Amino acid sequence: MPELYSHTAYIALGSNLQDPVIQVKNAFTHLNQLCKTNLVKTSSLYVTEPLGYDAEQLKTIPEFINAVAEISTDLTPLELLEEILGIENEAGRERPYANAPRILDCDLLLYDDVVMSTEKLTLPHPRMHLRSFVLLPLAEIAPKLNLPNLKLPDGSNVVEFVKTYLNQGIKKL
Ligand code: PH2
Ligand code: MG
Ligand code: MG
Repeated sequence: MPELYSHTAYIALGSNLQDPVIQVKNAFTHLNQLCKTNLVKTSSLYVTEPLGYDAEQLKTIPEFINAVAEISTDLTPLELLEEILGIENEAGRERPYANAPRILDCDLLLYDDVVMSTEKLTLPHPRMHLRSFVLLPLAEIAPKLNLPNLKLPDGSNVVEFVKTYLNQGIKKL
């Protein structure tokens, strides 16, 4: 999986509906098929407990499959965002309410070391550093990565950071 293009981006994938393992694997394929983009690395797939739901909701929300992909691209951040939302739509994603179970969620985490905040897109992803289901797969494929907007006291990278969150239920498939 060679790097052919000028920019590096990381994308988090998640699914908890309609055969999540297949959905996430298909998303890897679709990322590789985007124009001016190729897939460089993929993490393992992880089985993760739903995060951010109350006790009542947790009775009905299925567990997730999560993973992270590294891509090389010549698309701009906003072009890439449009493309990955297209991949979600192609998979049949519906949005009945916030954090509803989903066939496929594709979140742009990082694009080089771009820091930006607009109505459409915030980089780095504003909640990525709080989520083991993002940090653990990311640390697997990019252990030395630094998050451009997070200055940790000891200069630690994503691998150091993820240790804080290992109590959030997550295991490799
Ligand atoms: N996505 C959310 C909210 N909670 N929990 C897990 N385990 N995995 C997810 O992908 C996830 C979540 C909102 O996008
Ligand atoms: Mg998400
Ligand atoms: Mg999303």
